[in-house]
Order: sequence, then C-alpha cells, then structure tokens
Amino acid sequence: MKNKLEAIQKEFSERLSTAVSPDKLEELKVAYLGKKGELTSILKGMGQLSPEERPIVGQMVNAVRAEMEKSLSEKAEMLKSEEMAKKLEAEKVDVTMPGKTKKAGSLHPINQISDEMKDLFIGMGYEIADGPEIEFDYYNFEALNLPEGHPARDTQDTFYITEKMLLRTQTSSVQIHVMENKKPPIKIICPGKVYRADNVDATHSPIFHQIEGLVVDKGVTMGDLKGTLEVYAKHMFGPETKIRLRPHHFPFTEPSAEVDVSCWTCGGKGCRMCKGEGWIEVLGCGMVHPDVLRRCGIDPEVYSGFAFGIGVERTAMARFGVTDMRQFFEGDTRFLSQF
Ligand code: 2U9
Repeated sequence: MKNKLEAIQKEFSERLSTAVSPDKLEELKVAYLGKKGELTSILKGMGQLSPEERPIVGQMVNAVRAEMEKSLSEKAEMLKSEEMAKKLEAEKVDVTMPGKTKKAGSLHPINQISDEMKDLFIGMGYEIADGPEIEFDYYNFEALNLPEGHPARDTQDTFYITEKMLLRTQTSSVQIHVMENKKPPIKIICPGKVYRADNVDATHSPIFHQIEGLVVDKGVTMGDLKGTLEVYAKHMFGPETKIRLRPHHFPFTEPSAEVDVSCWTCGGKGCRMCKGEGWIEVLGCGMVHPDVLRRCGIDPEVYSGFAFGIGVERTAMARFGVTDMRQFFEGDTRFLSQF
C-alpha cells in the first residue's frame, strides 16, 4: 500500500510539472482527487485492510491528498501570475513615448493660387465655366482665328488624339462653347488644365493650369480691361502694385497686350526676383477679335469684349519665389509642406 501511494505521488508530481494550463490542472485534480481518482480508489480499498492498518493508511492518504491540493493551488497561482505578467508585458504602454500626431495636410500651392484667383473674380461678378480637356481642333484653334496651317497648330506644340481631336492648349475653347450657347452679357472665368507638347524644364511643363477670363457686353472697352487687371494685380501682388501693358499680338484678340506688374520685392527698382527689370510679366490679354465674336454669332457692331489668360504655375512661382516649376509636380512633401 505504501509503495502504491508513493508511486501515485511520483506520477502526480511528474504530471504536475508538465501541466501548463488551468485546464490541465483541473484534469489532474479529477484524475487523482476526483470521485474516480487514483487516491479516492485507495480509500475505497480501505475495507480490505486490518483495523490496525486502516488509521495509518488513512492518515497517509490524507497527507498525500493535502499535499496534492496544496501543489495544485500553488501551480494554479503560478500559472495565473505568469498569465498576468504576459498580459502586462503585451499591453505595456510606454507613457514616455511621444504622441502619434496626425500630420495636417495642406492645400497644394497651385490650388491655393487658383482658389484665390477664382474667389477674386467671383467677387467681381464672374461665373465659372467649365469644358472638356479633349477638344475638337475647331474650338481650340479655328474659332480663335488660328486657321489650318497656323504654326501654333503644329504637332510639336499640340498633343493630337486624332486628326481633328486634341488635348486643349488653352481654356479659350470653353469660352467659345459659352459664346455659341449664351447671348451677352457674358462674364466668365475658365480655370483648368491645358496641355502643350513642351519638354519639361524649370519653366515649362506639358500639363499646366490656366485661368482665362472673358467679358462680352455692349460698350466694353480697353479701359474696362485695364481696370479689371489693376484690381487683379493689386489683390494678388499687393496694394502698391502697378501694371503696365506692352503691345503684343494674339490672333484671338485685337489689340493685344502682355501685362507686367511692378516687382513687389523692389517696387520697380530692379532686384533678383525681377531679374533687374523692376517688372514681372504675369498674363496676356486683349479685346476679343471681332471675327471670333462673329463666328460665335455675336455681332461685333453691337457687342465688344475683353479677354485675358493667366498661367497659374507662373503666378504661383512668382508669388512663392519658386524657381523650378517641376517642384509643383514631384510630390515631395518637404517642398509642398512649406505652403
Ligand atoms: C476667347 C477670345 C480671347 C485669352 C487670352 C492670353 C491673352 C494669354 C497666356 C497667359 C499665360 C496662356 O497660360 S498661358 O501661357 N494667355 O496670354 N489669353 S488673351 O483670349 C481669349 C480667350 C477666349 C474666345
């Protein structure tokens, strides 16, 4: 009997040492101390013992039972604290770590300038007109006094999709659509992407953004155009800004002019920003050519109009002192996050 008890104890200890979960401990408890357990079976066999042996064996069995119960609860405690330690380790929060800040985004500089220009003209009563970027050559060229054979139509400057369809080289095509479908007064700006078959360099990109304006009504004069551009220049480049119109030629306007603004850095004396000129070219403009009006069904004897075209990238470069246009498109947040 003693040997049997010792054997049971040894086996129990071996199995206890490999028990790694509360379920395993419960199994052991049932296997040894349960109704059909190893130890309980000895108690059931006590009837065969002599009256002298019974109390001795009974004591031995109770001692082993107590030992087993103690070991089981110690092991259960140990498993529990191991589990807690693992949990604490896994869920440990280092409160000294810096917080995870969400970097705030910012509006792209091209959009900032474009939005500012749109807000200004909307404030002056202009509506925004939109149109397709893929255009018929009629709307991009013919309707603007750029007939077949005109050098501006050459493939080295324009992306053709078919013989008659292309990527628009200016948003003027939108103004033609409006003039075909709406009687004056017309007062619109046409912002959007335009495409030219230029090689990318510091001041050229095959894709860039333009905002063109068109006003058609009775009695519109060059004075109205100049006044409008003065408001634009002072808004964009500062209240002290002056403008000067240099005679130029565009097939779709007559007379035409290129417009400079006095340099906002040196006020016109000449500096690095304006390359010593004192003036910076910012846009082109003119009175809408009568043939352009006539072709859209608007009588140039009754109506007149002015138009202007502004390059958004060029304006953003001037405003922000950016010397290489490519930086607007490269997506380098070290550059873009400065605006
Ligand atoms: C119609 C009639 C006339 C739009 C005009 C310019 C002058 C001009 C350039 C400025 C910078 C293009 O983005 S840019 O490279 N544009 O100089 N644009 S007059 O004249 C029009 C437009 C539509 C029906």
